[in-house]
Amino acid sequence: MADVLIALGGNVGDVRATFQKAIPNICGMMQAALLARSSDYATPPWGDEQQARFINACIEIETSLDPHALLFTLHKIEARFGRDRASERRWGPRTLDLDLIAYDDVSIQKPELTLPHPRLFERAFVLVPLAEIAPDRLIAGRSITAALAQLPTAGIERLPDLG
Ligand code: PH2
Ligand code: MG
Ligand code: MG
Repeated sequence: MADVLIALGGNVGDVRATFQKAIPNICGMMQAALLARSSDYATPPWGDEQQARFINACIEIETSLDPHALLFTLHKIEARFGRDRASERRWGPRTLDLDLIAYDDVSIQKPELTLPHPRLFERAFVLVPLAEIAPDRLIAGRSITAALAQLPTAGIERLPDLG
């Protein structure tokens, strides 16, 4: 079994409702156990600032699928929740983005998949929710907490649990 971290994001539609439906979908499609789920966070848009704020969260799952099978499945679930990769711009608005952040300590450099996620350490919107569920986890030799301490977190707001 592999221990896998997945980041969720979106800024189109009712993103928190999308997450609530997508998470059981991910676990079902991946024959995975949900080990942890962070709170949802409202986060300033990164990369392309001319768009609505995002909602972000992270989950930790345990699965026996390999990384490429996981990636394929994540893309299928994104499409199921209205994601249309053909019509979007880089770092632009989207209903649901599911990113593989880490798969055990596996390192992969392929055009379609880089593990750990190549921009993880630039993104407070991923590290803040990750720090909630896996503060001591080492990724590429760095702890999540230490990596987060290097980044500004202004504007990131933890949202109260949905009732
Ligand atoms: N995702 C993007 C681009 N910018 N900004 C925030 N705050 N959160 C995201 O999930 C995000 C983003 C493209 O995937
Ligand atoms: Mg993505
Ligand atoms: Mg992304």
